[in-house]
Amino acid sequence: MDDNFVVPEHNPAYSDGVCRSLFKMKADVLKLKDDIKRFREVTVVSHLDADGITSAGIMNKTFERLGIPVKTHIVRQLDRQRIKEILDMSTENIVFTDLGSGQIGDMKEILDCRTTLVIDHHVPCRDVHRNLLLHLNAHIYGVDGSRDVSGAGLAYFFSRFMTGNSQDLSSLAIVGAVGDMQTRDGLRGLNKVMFDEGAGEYVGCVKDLSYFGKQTRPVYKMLSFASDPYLAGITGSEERARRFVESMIGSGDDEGDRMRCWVDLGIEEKQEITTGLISHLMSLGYNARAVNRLIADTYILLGEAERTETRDAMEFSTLLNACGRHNRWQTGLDVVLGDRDGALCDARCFLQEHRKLLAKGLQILKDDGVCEMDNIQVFRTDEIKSTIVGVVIGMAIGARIVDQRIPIIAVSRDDDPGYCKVSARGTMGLVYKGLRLNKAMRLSGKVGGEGGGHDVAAGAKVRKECLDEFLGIVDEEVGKQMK
Ligand SMILES: [Mn+2]
Repeated sequence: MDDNFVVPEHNPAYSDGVCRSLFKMKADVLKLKDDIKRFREVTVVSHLDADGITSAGIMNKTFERLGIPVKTHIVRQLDRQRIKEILDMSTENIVFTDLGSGQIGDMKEILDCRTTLVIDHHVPCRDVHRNLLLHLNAHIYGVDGSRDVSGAGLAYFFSRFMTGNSQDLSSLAIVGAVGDMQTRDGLRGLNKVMFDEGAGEYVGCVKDLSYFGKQTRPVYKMLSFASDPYLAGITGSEERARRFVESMIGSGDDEGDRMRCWVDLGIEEKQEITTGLISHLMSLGYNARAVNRLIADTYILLGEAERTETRDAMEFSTLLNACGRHNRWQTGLDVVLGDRDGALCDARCFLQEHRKLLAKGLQILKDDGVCEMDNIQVFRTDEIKSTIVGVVIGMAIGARIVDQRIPIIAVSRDDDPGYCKVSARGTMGLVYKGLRLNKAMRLSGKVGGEGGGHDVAAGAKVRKECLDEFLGIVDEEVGKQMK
């Protein structure tokens, strides 16, 4: 057999569970390999976030390597209208990535007339259909899809099994995992396997400052945006951040020196600043856990140029999310597929635009304030778009603009008239105390809505007239979780 991906049922480097899951996945994909190779054309449908866009990129490359033409379509969610659109535009074969597992039943119209693969890590429904050729879902194979593999990771393994190589795509898969916040406490499960496969050649892991912008922001700017851990006296003030940096490594004597990014610093300069930050946090009375969050495993794409967004997995995923939020997924996909000129330039513009919108959103939040309930604080707004309000409240709680001791819930307008969008954000500190916002948002089902997400960041959609009842349910649930 022409594949070099040997997954033994036992590999001492990984748990038996991980080996068994991969072994089974591989067997299931290989059984279909010849059928899939005979596809004349394929439509990839994926999700509009960093994990979804990298998943689509991995599938594009995979089918290209198999000599099969690909069309791509990226959607925010798979609702009725989207399903109709997909049916109209799609080819005989469709691959869904990073979505679809929960909607097999809703997709009946598509499945009735298209041969379909679903590759997803969200909680699946168990529906089957004769045209559902492959349902490669993490949970079905006994893998924790919220933590141990993302859509991009599953797309990566599919690619490995189908092409026999494709290890180069592990770097993109890591960008997807970072985008879905699966890497913050180190890599586990299939995420670890896929990292190991590309480690040293395509992707690297460095223990480094956990802050955003090490490749592209001047050091003082990076620190002035620090949110987790929050740097009291530094976060929020470029002037104080600059003075702090100067007190650690001296003032640069020209403008060029001031513009140096973290990656431009020498190892000793980095150590000076890191030590300074640790003392700063300790002097503020932070506990060891908070101080530890200053340093994290960070992921580097070794094939990318330094000082660019695509070099750092966190910056890369943020860039893709910015494209997604402007509904300019094609630009994001072009960057994923290797365009480092026009598309990267455009993506940077979206990121800048995105930052401006966030700054404006934060100002609105500061002006309007929040309403406190017993265990949550609620921010109602019609001015901020529902696509970015989650990020705004996430920044607000991280930067202590609002109370950090209880999660924040935002209510904004949904595209669907009659509905509102509910976004929820906490902090890692609250998650350690038991907060599970995804569970709280899923309770929207009790009032006929739908919701889910991650423990620290989740969302829901409910009918307007059910909103107050739902907020009451969330307030009570969060109270129980953090008792
Ligand atoms: Mn995902």
